[in-house]
Amino acid sequence: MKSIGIVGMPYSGKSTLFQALTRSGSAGGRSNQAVVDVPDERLTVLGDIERSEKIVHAKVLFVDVPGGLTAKGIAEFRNMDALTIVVRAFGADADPAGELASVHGELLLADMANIESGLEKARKRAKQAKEAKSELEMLERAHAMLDSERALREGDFDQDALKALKGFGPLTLKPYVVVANVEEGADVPTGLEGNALALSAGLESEVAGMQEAEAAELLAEFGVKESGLSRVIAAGYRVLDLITFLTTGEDETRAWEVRRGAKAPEAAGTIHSDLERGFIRAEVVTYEDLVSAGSWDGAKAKGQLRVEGKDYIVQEGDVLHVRFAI
Ligand SMILES: Nc1nc2c(ncn2[C@@H]2O[C@H](COP(=O)(O)OP(=O)(O)OP(=O)(O)O)[C@@H](O)[C@H]2O)c(=O)[nH]1
Ligand SMILES: [Mg+2]
Repeated sequence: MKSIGIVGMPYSGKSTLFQALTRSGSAGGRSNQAVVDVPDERLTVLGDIERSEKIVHAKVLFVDVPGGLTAKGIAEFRNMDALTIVVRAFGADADPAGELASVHGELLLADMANIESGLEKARKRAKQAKEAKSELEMLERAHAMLDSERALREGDFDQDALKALKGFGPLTLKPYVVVANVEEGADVPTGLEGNALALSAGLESEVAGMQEAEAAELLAEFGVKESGLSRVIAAGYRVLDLITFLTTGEDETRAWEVRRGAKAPEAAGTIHSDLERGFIRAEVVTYEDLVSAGSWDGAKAKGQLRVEGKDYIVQEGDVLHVRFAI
């Protein structure tokens, strides 16, 4: 399960967005964490086809810290996989593009403080232990980047350096999604086109408590076709480079997240480590083929079932049956 921290300037609407995404209210002053189901309409369709007893969605953890980028907030956000940056685009004095620049600036400063204290320790250690030298070099590079106001995600660190750097949890290394918190029905504000998704946290939190049909109707009045939750998660999956594959059977139909480019055994490993260790092969059918064939057996009869080995790269929407032995 991936975690997404909600960051932004005070009053940008972070807690309102958190409530809209998670349907849970902000409980005075404490940090809010909530696990939500990743919306996926394919699950109900597949579950019906295979008469599954239950449907299990993939999950995402959202975290909202009151006060935002305080020391406590920064410490929490360091553990997150990705960030959602909320900028206020409602109200007469809104300056969403300027606010986004300010947030990036704050993230750079937070990382600078962190890397500087790491550097100090690494310098001491490097005097005694040679092994500490590569970490010192990495930190010096990171420091130089931050010093010239460049986010660490822009650096081309090699794998080892990246791993060491990740240990510090730098915020500017994390992938992020920008949410412009707009007036109901408004478009992405000037200056953020192509880089942000527009939603009204106020409107979305209002509909979060409604029945699905009622909510869709109210959203449609403002030209909103897809819920904020779906859009934020889809954007999050994009920046995290994740895809979804599916499993289905009598007991359950389930969605799983895996990094794009993962081979079948790695994907199987997200289900259970035994499936990766003992991976033999996977039977694969695309969601579309399975639905049009009407059943797993039907897809097999139509020759749409593929038998794939260890090198198969799992694709978005693949339905997998993993064969394994341990
Ligand atoms: N009109 C309008 N008001 C909003 C919207 N989203 C949030 N607000 C209001 O803006 C104020 C701040 O919203 P919050 O969600 O508490 O903002 P925050 O970013 O969590 O603020 P801090 O935690 O104090 O940093 C509240 O009064 C909200 O009701 C929106 O989409 N439209
Ligand atoms: Mg708040």
